[in-house]
Amino acid sequence: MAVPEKSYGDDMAVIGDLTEDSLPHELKRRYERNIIYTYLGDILVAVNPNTMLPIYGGEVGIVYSEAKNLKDLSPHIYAIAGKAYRNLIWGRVNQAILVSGESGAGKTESTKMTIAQLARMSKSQEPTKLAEQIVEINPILEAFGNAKTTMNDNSSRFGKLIEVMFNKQGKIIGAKVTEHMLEKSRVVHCGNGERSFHIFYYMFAGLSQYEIEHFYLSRPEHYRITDPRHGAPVFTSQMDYEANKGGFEELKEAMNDTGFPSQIVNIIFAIMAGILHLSNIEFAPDPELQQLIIVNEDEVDYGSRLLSLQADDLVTVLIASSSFVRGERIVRLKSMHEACDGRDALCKALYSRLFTWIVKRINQVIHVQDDQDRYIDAGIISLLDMAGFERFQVNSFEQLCINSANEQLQSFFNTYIFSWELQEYQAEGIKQPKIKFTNNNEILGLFFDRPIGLFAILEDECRLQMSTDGTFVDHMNKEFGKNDVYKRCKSRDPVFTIEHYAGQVTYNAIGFIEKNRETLGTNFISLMQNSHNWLINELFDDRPDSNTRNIDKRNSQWTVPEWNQPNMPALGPGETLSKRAGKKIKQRTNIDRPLPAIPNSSSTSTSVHFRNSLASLMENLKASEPQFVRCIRANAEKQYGFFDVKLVHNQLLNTGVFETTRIRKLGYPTRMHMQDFINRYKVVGFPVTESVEINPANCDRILQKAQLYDYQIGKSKVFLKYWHVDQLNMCLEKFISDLRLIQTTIQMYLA
Ligand code: AOV
Ligand code: MG
Repeated sequence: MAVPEKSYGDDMAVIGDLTEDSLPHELKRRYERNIIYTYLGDILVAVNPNTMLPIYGGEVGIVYSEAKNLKDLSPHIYAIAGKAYRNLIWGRVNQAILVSGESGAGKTESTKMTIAQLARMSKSQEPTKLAEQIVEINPILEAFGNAKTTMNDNSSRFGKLIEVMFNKQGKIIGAKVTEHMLEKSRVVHCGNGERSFHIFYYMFAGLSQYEIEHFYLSRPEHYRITDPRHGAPVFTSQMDYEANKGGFEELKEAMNDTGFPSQIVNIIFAIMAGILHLSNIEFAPDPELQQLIIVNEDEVDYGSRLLSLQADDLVTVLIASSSFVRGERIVRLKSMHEACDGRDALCKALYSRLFTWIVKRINQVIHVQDDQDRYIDAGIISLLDMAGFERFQVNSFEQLCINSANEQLQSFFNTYIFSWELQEYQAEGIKQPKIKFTNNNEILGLFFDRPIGLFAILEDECRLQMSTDGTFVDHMNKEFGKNDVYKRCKSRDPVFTIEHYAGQVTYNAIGFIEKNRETLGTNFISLMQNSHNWLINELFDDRPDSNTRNIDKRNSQWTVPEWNQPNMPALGPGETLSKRAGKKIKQRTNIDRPLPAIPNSSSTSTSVHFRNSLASLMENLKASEPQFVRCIRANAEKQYGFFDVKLVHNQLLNTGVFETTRIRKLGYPTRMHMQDFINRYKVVGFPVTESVEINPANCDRILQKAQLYDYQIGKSKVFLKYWHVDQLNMCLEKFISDLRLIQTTIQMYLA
């Protein structure tokens, strides 16, 4: 392990003759020497090396955490963690670290490294179990929330905001994870060459033979969720198999360290196995009975045992729906299409509700441990890691949501870096640098405007009985015909193209209406509420306090209710799963069996959840001082050592990096109120004992003493270039070390 050496180009913003063409080449030159981090002023650019470089870990972490001035060291993600930490503890301003970039660019890895470094800095105050637990939650989130895509083998299929809380002394006192927009459709469907969520593969690689049989499982190829199409093996090689096995062990260890009792871990795996069986259920029409029958009843049997349901009830809700109209129970048989949709909706709901539940449980363990007073005192560093911009061969509803969320984040970046800065110059009456920038307001309007934005149109279409994916696209073609960022497509399929900040994407709207309607029927919800498994009851209990009943908040201890398993006899002596599966099971099609139907809740569509979730995320970010990390993919092949200049150029261009460099050079990214400025830096320009009046002349004197130029002083604030702060801090450091020297000399003299 070694701290990378400082080198030419560490900060591109100070290089005089930097152009759009030369920046990617400079980054390439650095990348070829394994220097992946570069500053653009106070923004960190991180180029994904696709290999583990020896620039991380405890020793390097300590050097960065103990550095007097972070700018004395080469650029690093640890320096961003350090800067946020120092701004929080010394400046008492909440921080947000915003990591952005395309899929596979390295956002999640950067976030993990930042958290590890924050935990390291916090531990130097006093080691805590909590700091370790916060690092440990990641394998759990990734096992259930990440999957292999064509762009990234470990792609985040949800967005997460991690808020880490510190006390005044800089010790971590708690944390909170908020998950956003899990791509739940991946449970039952994913694109060619992709996989479902890691957890399913981990289980097949990591469960013992006994456990596999206990969950009535067979080979992964047998299940619709894990079956790779075209008969390819589930694990591409022995190494791949071992990696999944390792992932499973790591998950179990992390769950143990985070305080998940083994009984609960077992129930979670049983639910996962239950989902595998449920997703396999197939239907066939029975002309005699004029209703659907189940083709593979063994899957119904296994699924219902694992989920502690009455198998007959499960069959009933799969093939029919019942409701009460004016006190009378109406039963309606489902079509094949409706039955398949219902089955998939149930799998998705179980999975996504369990994911949310796991995150809530994690939060109960890592929440602020002490009383409220300390919470009020606490400062927060938030870390945002969302799914990055995606462009596949076929782009669907999931890509639309992910890419529009990235537009929103890009807009936040633009607003923060460009608009607010210019507004403030004007308000403070200082000379404005000439800055032009492109914003993405038009595209945000296209997505989010009401009543005629894309999501509003989709929600309107979803409310209409007769609408189809085709009518949705027709509706958009009519509304957006003259929009510069929307393009109609000539095709028999319902497709449309959007000109995103990061490039053009053509979306295929097949399935949009279906995906956007929350299709889990009330019969399914009541079925789950009647399960004998308390955890499943809890997942489908939407009362506000429903998820906190089984945990003692004071000591974060779990109380685990008995898992009632009436339907799960162990295998008998000599009995194997295959033998049992071979038994003919009588078809159950008793739709007369009464099921409690709960009243129709006001169902909201996926896009409404999505928009609300995004809005609350942005509100959260606006309340903090942001630190930006821009992750860049060096090549599309996920290879080490190859730097594709064109690909990098596009990413820099599309994310406004060139404009950022310009404004960072011309503008004043640090703005401090005169009072704060004088309080902090007064010793740089005045004798310690002198009381200093708050006025522009005194600010000027301090800055002159620090030998700075090119700053501006407005009506109430001092405007500084980012390197001014470094210089002022250095003067402050020198003052403090001189003071220490004097103290030591006096003590020696007195002794
Ligand atoms: P992402 O978070 O930006 O994509 P990841 O952080 O998952 O991308 O990075 C993708 C892969 O690149 C990782 O699995 C690592 O193999 C490698 N990688 C990234 N950063 C580093 C690094 N600093 N050092 C070594 N390897 C790295 V997505 O979640 O798909 O938007 O949805
Ligand atoms: Mg990620």
